[in-house]
Amino acid sequence: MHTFSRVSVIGLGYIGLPTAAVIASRGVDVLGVDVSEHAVNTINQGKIHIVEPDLDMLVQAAVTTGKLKASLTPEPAEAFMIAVPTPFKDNKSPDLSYIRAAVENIAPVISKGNLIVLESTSPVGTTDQISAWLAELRPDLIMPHQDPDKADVFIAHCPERVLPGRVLQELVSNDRIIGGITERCAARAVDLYHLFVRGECLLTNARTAEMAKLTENSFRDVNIAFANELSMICDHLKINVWELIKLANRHPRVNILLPGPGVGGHCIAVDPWFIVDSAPEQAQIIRKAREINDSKPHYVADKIKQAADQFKKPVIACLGLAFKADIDDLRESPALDIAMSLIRDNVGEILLVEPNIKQLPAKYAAHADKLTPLPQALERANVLVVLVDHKQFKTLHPADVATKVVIDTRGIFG
Ligand code: SAJ
Repeated sequence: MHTFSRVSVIGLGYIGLPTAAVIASRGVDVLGVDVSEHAVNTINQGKIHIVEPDLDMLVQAAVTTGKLKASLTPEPAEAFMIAVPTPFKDNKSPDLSYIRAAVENIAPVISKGNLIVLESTSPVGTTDQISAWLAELRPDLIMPHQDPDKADVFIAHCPERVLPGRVLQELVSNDRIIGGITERCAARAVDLYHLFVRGECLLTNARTAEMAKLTENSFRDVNIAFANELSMICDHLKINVWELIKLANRHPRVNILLPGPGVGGHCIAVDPWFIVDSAPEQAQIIRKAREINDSKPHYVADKIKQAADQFKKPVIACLGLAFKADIDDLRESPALDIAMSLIRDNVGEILLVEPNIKQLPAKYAAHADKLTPLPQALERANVLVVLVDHKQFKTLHPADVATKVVIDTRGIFG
């Protein structure tokens, strides 16, 4: 088994920073590299620039003991883990520019015997592409696709699978899929993950590992689309979708997910498009599911507008802006999109309630200057829209809202 004493993590975001801190907590020297000066400075002060339970303590400990350092420039290490964003472009094709930039950045410092692991969720073929890029950038080294037995460098894909809000537990406890360009590459990567993973490491090739990650998130997207479609069918047929799902789920082989105002976050709403882009003819359900989930916020906004039409002076309380329950993350949030579209379309007076944040980010200032506390919103609104099932809202009793028109996109009132 190969041991690692110095590891570098490229990209210190929601995945890279927790991974770097966990590895550092195992006594390994870790250099985290990021393009953001703010991120690098914050981390070097032992603080964090993202929100994730318990991460602050872990980073502080790792920085104080000198095991974790952050830098704008890479340095030599035995293993490099790439955890940078893979967004999509306007035409929904994957944007690999951050991966390309990370590879260009580390190319000058890699050396014989190094392991490079791609953690970013990526379209099929990206790990092979990294090998090809490195072959170009470092013609002095043999890459695994050039000669599996004589390769100087090991390259593998190990997709991140952690759930925001539970990252530190899941980083350690989840099983990991490790796909090597060759079997030797996969075996070397397993040694790295054994430093901190208690779950099982399952070996495969790089393309299957890439597809596995995309499949996991597409599976969830398709199942949420099924629930969202059901909710629209039930509106049409005047059936309570929440009761319906509870009843249907009592069948031993049925497990329907929950409808909502749409699918948010930066993973499930993005990754299925990578499959569609790679196999446009074949990926039919996956594409349709994306379209259904993307259409749901418009459907909900229309429903709210119809409800508002009943009032001379509609006062609409939007409960929740985050992309899911009990987090403060507003990125790609359908709840926020719906609330902003109501404001933009002058549907009435809009009260925004989000107990997990103190104030709206500056870019929304033009639309709304402040958040409204829940009790005040309950007092003033004639239309109440539940957009996120935060714990603060789940304690509401139907009697609290009996005098209002309620649009409950998350089923907190059943
Ligand atoms: N949602 C529903 N109904 C449901 C479940 C979720 O509407 O029944 C919505 C949520 O409200 C949210 C969106 O879907 O808007 C996504 O939330 P999520 O909790 O399902 O997932 P994420 O995006 O926070 O994290 C996912 C996870 N993937 C899977 O569960 C298959 C996580 O394990 C991945 O690591 C992460 O994507 C990622 O980074 O790819």
